[in-house]
Amino acid sequence: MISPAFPLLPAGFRFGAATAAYQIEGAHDQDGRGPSIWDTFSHTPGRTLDGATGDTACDHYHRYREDVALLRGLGVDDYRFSIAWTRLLPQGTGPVNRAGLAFYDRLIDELLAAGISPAVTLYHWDLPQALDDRGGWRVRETAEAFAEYAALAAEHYGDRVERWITLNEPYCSAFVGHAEGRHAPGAQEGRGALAAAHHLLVAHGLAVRELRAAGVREVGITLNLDRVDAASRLPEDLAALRRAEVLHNEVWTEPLFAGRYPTLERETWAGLADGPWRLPGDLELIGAPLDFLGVNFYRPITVAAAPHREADPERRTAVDVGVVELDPYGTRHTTMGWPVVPTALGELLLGLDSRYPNLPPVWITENGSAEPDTLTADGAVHDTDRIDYLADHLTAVADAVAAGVDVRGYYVWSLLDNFEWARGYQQRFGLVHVDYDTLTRTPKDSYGWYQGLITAHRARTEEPAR
Ligand code: IFM
Repeated sequence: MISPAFPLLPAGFRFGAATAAYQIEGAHDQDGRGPSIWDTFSHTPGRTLDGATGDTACDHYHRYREDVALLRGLGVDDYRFSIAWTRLLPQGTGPVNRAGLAFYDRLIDELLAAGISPAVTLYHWDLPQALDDRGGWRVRETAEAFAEYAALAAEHYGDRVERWITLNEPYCSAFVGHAEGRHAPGAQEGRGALAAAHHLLVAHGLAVRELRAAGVREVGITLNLDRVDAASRLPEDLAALRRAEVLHNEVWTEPLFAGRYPTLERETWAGLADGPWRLPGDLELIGAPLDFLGVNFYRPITVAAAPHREADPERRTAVDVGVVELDPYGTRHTTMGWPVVPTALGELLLGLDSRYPNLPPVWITENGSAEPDTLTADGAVHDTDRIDYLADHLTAVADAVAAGVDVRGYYVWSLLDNFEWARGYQQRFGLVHVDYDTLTRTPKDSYGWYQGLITAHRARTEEPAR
């Protein structure tokens, strides 16, 4: 096997790996953890592939030491993980669960002892069920509860955690969870999902205020931004492209980085632009300066005006804005069915950089591929397609940096194979293979490649010791 060349990134660039609580922890009912919407959703028949749940997942809750040892072996600078809100506050607000707080103390201390900097995501989709019962993201009280949780986490871990991410991919929470219904809480409220989107942004703003008050070092948010192409140059497809950009990107980036709601809102949401959930002062709250923007990137999308084709339920957009997604990419696709187009990541970064003069430094907080991995007779996983995917996307990042975009770090999704939400356990994204019967961890070839990349980067960029 010939390994691809290591992309050249600047001195100080940081490498990491990422996971999320519900996808790896298991121990769903241990030590006082309360139920989240993903417990409810995954236990509802028909919601996830094969009825998969996160009850056990990778059992990281009990095996975190082994997983930190894997991170140490990899040589990463940072580890991005999420805190399960219901381990700290089982009901979402109110009484604190000391045993839950203690778990992340153990994890953070283990990471620091291994020389790895923790990057914490506060919300990776696992809303306390008790809050959803009271309206969830549809109501502003949930944003206020999130601020209480953020303050607790910052007060307790702020001395040891360098990088804080308020929300992961609010697009999915709002639109996949409240319009498509493919994710928890499984609601199909169409444009009603806009209330959820707005309350997520308010939650972010309130949490930033708490994190700043606690004096933590770096605060940001992670968005899954899309590089959107139009299927043709026809005016109707170009108009569809703009609506898709509002839906996928600008609903977040405009309030966060330009202090306004998207200018094409009325065309996109047809009358719901001024939702009653928006209060005076919200834009100032949401747009408070950040230390970084986390970008999660996997693939580009292409859209056409909906009348072009019968809307295919498999490809429908999250909110019906008269747009249909097509797949004209004549490239390799991962097992998620996603086209592999690394240059799209560079284009996305350059586009963001030129659109927002106030854009903070960027971190690629997730990038990776699901592949049909198999453990071979030699006890290894020869995942050459994943290595190529990572190398090509890192090259796109390096090119964007060379073109002047301030990208500071890159985290592979994911450290471990894990629970891929509604798609259960069949999609494997890990650098480390997990046998779900025995929970045995086996580093794949991509783990060795990434380790080599990090070692080579340090050798090339660090001053020799005198
Ligand atoms: O597994 C997810 C993760 O939780 C959020 N970003 C995308 C990943 C792959 O689908």
